[in-house]
Amino acid sequence: HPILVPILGDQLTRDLASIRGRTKDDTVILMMEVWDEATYVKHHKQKIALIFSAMRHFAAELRDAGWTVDYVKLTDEDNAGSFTGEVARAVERHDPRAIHVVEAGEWRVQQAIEEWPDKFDCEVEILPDDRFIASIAEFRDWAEDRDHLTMEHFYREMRRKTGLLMRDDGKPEGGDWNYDSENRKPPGEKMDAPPRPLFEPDGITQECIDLVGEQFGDHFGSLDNFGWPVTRDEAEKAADAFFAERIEKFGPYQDAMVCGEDDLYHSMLSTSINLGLLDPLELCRRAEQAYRDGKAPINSVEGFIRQIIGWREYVRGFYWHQMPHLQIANALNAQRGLPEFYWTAETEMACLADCIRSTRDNAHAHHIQRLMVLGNFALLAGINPREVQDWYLVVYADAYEWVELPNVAAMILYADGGKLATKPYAASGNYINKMSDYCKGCTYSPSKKTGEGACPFNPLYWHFMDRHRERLEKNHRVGRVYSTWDRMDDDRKQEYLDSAEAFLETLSPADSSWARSA
Ligand code: FAD
Ligand code: DLZ
Ligand code: SF4
Repeated sequence: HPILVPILGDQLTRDLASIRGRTKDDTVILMMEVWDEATYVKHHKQKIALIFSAMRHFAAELRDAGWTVDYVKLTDEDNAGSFTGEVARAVERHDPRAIHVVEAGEWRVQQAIEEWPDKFDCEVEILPDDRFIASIAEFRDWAEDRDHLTMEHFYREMRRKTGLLMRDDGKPEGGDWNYDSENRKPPGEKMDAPPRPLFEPDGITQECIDLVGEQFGDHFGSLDNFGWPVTRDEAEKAADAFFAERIEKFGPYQDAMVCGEDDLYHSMLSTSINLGLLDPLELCRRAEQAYRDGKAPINSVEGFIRQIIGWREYVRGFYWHQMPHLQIANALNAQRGLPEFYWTAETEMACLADCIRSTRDNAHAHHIQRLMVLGNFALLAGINPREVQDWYLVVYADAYEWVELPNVAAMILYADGGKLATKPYAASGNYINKMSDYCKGCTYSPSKKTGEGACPFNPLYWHFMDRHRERLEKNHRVGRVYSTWDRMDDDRKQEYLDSAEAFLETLSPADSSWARSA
């Protein structure tokens, strides 16, 4: 009677808590490609190919190291289609004395796992996922009794806990905790960021690409540019390239956007971190070393570390703290359908068209594109959070609900009513014009405020502010905006509102079958 160790698709780590300390001769590792996971939303084709390929490579790596791996492929004849169904079949096959599983990243899957003790006639042990720096319980303790879950406060605790960028006297390295104000350089004339390494699909990856083409041909996105790391070795190479070539300028240009330049100085490591191919803490230690070796400035290194031990850890804690109601939160009562162009990239708005093109071709867009272009539009236009959530979960190769949902519902849409963000990230065309070169190639003009040819973000911004006045004017970080609005005469205000209404009228809602099967 062995121990059965199910490993989920985003748990591809050799020293996962459920493998660590186990002996090879009395352990059966179970990995499952299941229809439910591949279709609970209609994920981007590259995302499914990436996960299946990484799973198959990981299974091979474990077998090479002497582990017994029971691997169920999607097209296996008797595939039950769900994690629980497949564990039930494996229990029949192996008659284990116990099941050891690491808690799932996502609520939906964790709910299913928590039913296993009643379903199966053996002991079931659910272990914490200790690949995160803060446990779910630790975040809960931190969050309890706080009115505001300010990321910065949590981040400082994580700095102290890990000792990253800390001096011996307990003060932050460089004197400041946060160099955010030095992460906002607009793009220069010539950026020439070195391209990230792309990994040529091997036989296993090609099989997965073919499988996805056959089984999920109607899903969003292109498979043509597939170049994601699918093994730990490849992911390490991708990290090496980032630390050798891009981290230096990562900080200053973190918020810059350049048309057609999809990666800039970003690490492009989120898919590997989320799958378990790279250890986030180890990456932070490498970044810190780059600073200590004088190879990267503090604003780059602190910025990178903040994204990982700050934001990434924070959103994961926030997710478990706020679920399940975060999924249905809609504090701003946004009801408009997602516009069709989110799936087709067919819009005259050059910024949105480029971000959606990158999303379709690479299953990726960088943070400020997700936040200030795609997210800002959804916020201002009042798109219903459920449709926006589905879209983000579908389209990005790094998307898992625990990280997607807080970013979408709370960060971009303010649907949680301001628990995560102190104010909505609303901006007019001016912001995008400052931080990108998009407007140069756009039909619209960012300096034109209303009427024909005006950048739609401009009237949409005021339409948003006006319709949410009651809630937002109480917020001292937003309140000043209303003094500007109140100084405008009524005709001017009406022009803004009419312009926004006229634009919103032109949006055609998307066919929902892009996101979920009927
Ligand atoms: P870099 O810019 O190099 O940043 C380094 C790392 O920091 C990332 O790899 C990631 O692990 C972490 N990170 C940075 N920002 C965040 C953040 N806001 N939340 C959590 N981790 C962060 N990231 C995901 O991994 N999956 C998602 O589904 C996801 N959805 C997002 C949705 C929206 C609306 C927004 C605004 C952001 C989202 N992010 C998501 C965060 C961020 O956009 C991506 O992590 C990043 O673009 C990945 O590219 P990179 O590895 O080059 O990141
Ligand atoms: C996203 C995904 C997909 C598309 N397919 C699978 C799969 O077939 N098998 C699997 O183990 N995991 C898959 N995943 C990732 C899971 O959805 C992810 O591990 C859980 O959501 C984490 O809770
Ligand atoms: Fe985007 Fe407006 Fe600039 Fe066009 S003018 S690229 S719509 S911000």
